[in-house]
Amino acid sequence: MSVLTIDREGEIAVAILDNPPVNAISAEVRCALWQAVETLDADPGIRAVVLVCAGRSFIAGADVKEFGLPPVEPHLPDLVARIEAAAKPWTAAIHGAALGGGLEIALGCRFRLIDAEARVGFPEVGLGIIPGASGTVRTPRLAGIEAAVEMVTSGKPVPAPEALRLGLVDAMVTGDLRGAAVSYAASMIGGPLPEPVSARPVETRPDSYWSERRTRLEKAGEAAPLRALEAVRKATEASFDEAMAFERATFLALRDSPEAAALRHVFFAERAALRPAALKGVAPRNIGSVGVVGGGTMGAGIAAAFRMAGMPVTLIERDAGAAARAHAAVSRIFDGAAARGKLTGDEAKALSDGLICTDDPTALGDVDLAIEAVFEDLAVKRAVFDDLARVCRPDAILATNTSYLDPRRLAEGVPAPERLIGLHFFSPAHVMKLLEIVPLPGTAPEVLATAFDLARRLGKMPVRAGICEGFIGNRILKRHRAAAEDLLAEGVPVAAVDAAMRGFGFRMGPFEAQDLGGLDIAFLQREAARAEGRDVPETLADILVRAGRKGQKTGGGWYDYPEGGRMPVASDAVARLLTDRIAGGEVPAPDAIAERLVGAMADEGATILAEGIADSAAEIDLVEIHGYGFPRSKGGPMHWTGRG
Ligand code: T1G
Repeated sequence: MSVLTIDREGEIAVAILDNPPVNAISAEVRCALWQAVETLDADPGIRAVVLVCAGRSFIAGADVKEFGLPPVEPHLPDLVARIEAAAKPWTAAIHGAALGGGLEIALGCRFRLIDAEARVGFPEVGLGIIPGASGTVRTPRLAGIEAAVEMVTSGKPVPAPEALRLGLVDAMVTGDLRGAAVSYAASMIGGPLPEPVSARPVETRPDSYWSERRTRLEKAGEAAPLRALEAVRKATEASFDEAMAFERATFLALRDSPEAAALRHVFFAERAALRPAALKGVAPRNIGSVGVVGGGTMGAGIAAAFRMAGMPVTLIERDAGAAARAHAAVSRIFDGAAARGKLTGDEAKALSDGLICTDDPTALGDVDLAIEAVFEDLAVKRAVFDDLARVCRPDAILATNTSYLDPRRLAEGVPAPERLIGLHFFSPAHVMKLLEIVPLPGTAPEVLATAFDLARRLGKMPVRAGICEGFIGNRILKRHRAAAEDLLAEGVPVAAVDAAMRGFGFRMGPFEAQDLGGLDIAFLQREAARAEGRDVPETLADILVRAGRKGQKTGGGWYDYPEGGRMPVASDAVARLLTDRIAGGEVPAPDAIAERLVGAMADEGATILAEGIADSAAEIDLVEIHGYGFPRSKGGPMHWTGRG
């Protein structure tokens, strides 16, 4: 079946594009649209054309799957120009989203109508590229320079009312979009047509305007937004054709860059992660209410995340005072979001009002899911699980947020093991996107499917992890830190390691990050393992903790923090403490340092994969990107080292 069919409504042709799931522009779509312009131009019975799309969306952009392949004619910029030059005017009827090349096709049409719930945008920078079929050249002509710059450099979509205000579309429709578009097109027949967008004038801006924007974008350190800005500037200073040539050349050069390849890898990895093939056809349960046990940083963050996803939450603390403090802690999260303009005051209040904090565990008697987020200690967590088994419905899903303990030991003897699962959130849980989902041997597939569904509802990135100490992320973190300590032992200064990793794209280096989070957490774990008789060699971090250096909170860790500040200063005390363990060696170049540490992460990733703890290299990359600040534009440790 063809991707394009034509219906006739009197003198109007309705071209219906149907290329599931999101009408991405493949070579076949380009050919079919080109052919339709030709056929309809030649048809004397037709005076106008409406372009509608089947399925959940208008055209979501160029087909990202074709990016690695040689370009095939007709090229998209030529197709957009052909639609614009059609003898019969085309009207785009946009529902869902018109993104990237999809919006460019709409810009080639003479008229654009939009469903009130739809959005339009240029997400290309998120793929390491810029629009490649006139987005940077036509948009400033239609919606002005400011809107064009914002859209192409941020990648953020614009909702329908805003698109109307900016002049990107001619009318907004609620209800029957196709009917409205046909009437609109019919009403324009015989009247004067607006100028094609390419022929419209464009404003200019002084040098200072562009340099100011450039400075702002340079801070983020990514190539594509800067190049997108240059392309818009070109569109305002050169002829339409010159600007088109500049945009195309920039687009093609970026498309073949390692950054774009990495971002494409992440694009597909993220989409695959949300719908694991192993769970195809398994229906999730509906979770209508949630219980959280423990109101510390983790529990409060988890409660906030569920409230923000619209679910009622009951949080259990050990006494009334702790319950009140937990309520205040979660409310502070909402108030903070309101202060930053992310929520209105009323929304923050409603979120806070929908949270019950109590010391009475029987309040969890009817929740669909209960998550324990108490102190990381086997006996403590076991006791909570026993309580949950007693008070919750026998079919309620019981989850542990443990980061290191074996969930099988936590759940031993708990009745109905098919409902037990690990849900490992990352701190702060209402912000961090990663969710490691850890099935136990007896976990039912529908419980696993429910966990993935919950992740989607929470806006999280779910990754299945098998059972081992630290699951995927913390196990790699351990190896990463050990490799970083090895560098110190070879004589590389702490600050040089951190600087190299920042240079690679992490927001923080491994030592700064430990100082921020506290060195004592991992230390206590190692001590617990030693107490169990396991052979855990003394780390350099252990030496610091034993000397009272637990990080920023104690005024010093790997660095000193004079006067309780946050500015790290190289520490003589650390040098003295570690002097016996450090050899004097040559300091490698920053790139070599990063290569070693990322290499260590990937080595551990390969072992994890071989053991079946992770299902794919791409999922390991997602863990690092969404849980540990690995730079997205490098694709994750497995991709970057060519292992995934
Ligand atoms: N190409 C190929 N496949 C795509 C795709 C695309 N552009 N967009 C989505 N898919 C697949 C996706 O992999 C998934 O597949 C399925 O569609 C549903 O996606 C020249 C350079 C439209 C808002 O970046 O933002 O145009 O997993 O789970 O939540 O200037 O998809 O089912 O096998 O995300 O309903 C610019 C990206 C391209 C659009 C729908 N366009 N897509 O969200 O579904 S560059 C984009 C989205 C470009 C021109 C250039 C979303 C969506 P599978 P989904 P959704």
